[in-house]
Amino acid sequence: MSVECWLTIHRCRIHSRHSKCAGRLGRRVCCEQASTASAFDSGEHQPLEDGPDDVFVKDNAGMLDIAVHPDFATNAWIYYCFVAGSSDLNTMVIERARLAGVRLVERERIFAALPWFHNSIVYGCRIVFRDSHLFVSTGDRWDLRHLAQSPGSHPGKIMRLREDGTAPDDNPYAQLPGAAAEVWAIGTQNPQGLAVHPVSGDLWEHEHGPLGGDEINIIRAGRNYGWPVVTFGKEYSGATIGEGLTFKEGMEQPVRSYVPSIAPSDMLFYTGSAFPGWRGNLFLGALAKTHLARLVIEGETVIAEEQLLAENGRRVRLVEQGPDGFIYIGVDDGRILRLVPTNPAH
Ligand SMILES: [Ca+2]
Repeated sequence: MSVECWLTIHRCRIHSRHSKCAGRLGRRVCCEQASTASAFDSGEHQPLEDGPDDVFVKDNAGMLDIAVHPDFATNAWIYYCFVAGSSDLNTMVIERARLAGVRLVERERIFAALPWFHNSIVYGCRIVFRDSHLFVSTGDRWDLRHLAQSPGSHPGKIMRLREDGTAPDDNPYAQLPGAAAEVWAIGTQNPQGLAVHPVSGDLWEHEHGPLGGDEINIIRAGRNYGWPVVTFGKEYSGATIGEGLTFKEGMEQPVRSYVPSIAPSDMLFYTGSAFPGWRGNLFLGALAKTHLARLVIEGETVIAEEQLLAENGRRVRLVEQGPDGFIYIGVDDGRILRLVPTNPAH
């Protein structure tokens, strides 16, 4: 495997907390922390026009994710989430728009997480499509962690939305009085990876823990993923969290947990042909150790893990499979790197 610099996003901040790209049918779109989305083909970078003008940029806040609709070729929809508002009150919102050249048209805001809050950290926010629905992760905003166990609000959840942002009637809490009908699963901390398993169709997630306790989970309807009652992490002070439980009846155990943290940033199940030996592997970007983690999965178990690009020295913010089957990663200095096999018969 060798690494090429495929694109430099000049406006990407050196320490951009989140930048994310999505690819579909030769068209890739990218979001940067400080701006609206960008589109690029063949290494050309073009800022998109007519995006939202109320993106709040500070600490973790900014543009957080972008996703291309599975039927983009016929409907041109792209979806993206970002933090709207100000340092007084802000929250994660989702918009969709049709991509017309480099313009966003028919732009509409389809969801805003409640409650609005005044800090600028831990928004989660990844978007994936499955079965004509949108799955979205939300962080616990750190100071609102007590809400992660309640289906009555959005922090610390996985949500399932219709493509227009409304809540499906068959969501697990849709009929529960006082619950937020969008909620699909509860008890997550800061999920920055969501991916659909290419064979089982299961929704896999990863989330940051606090000090230690990053997790990989398989997300199922109505399940409770434990945070902040159950965790393998500690407070940044070293203090235990809650009662210091690592198991509780009725709460899901992670597929894998990391102590110390790797600070996972993005998630990809590789299905391409460029690296046949890696097909079905799960890739995680890592911020803490600046590597790309390659996990070999058997059923619902991680049976091996390798650290790629450990010498990279840059935080890996995004991992994406291109239409060409190569793996693209985004790193903190604004470059998008392309991994190509050194030996095509890899
Ligand atoms: Ca958990």
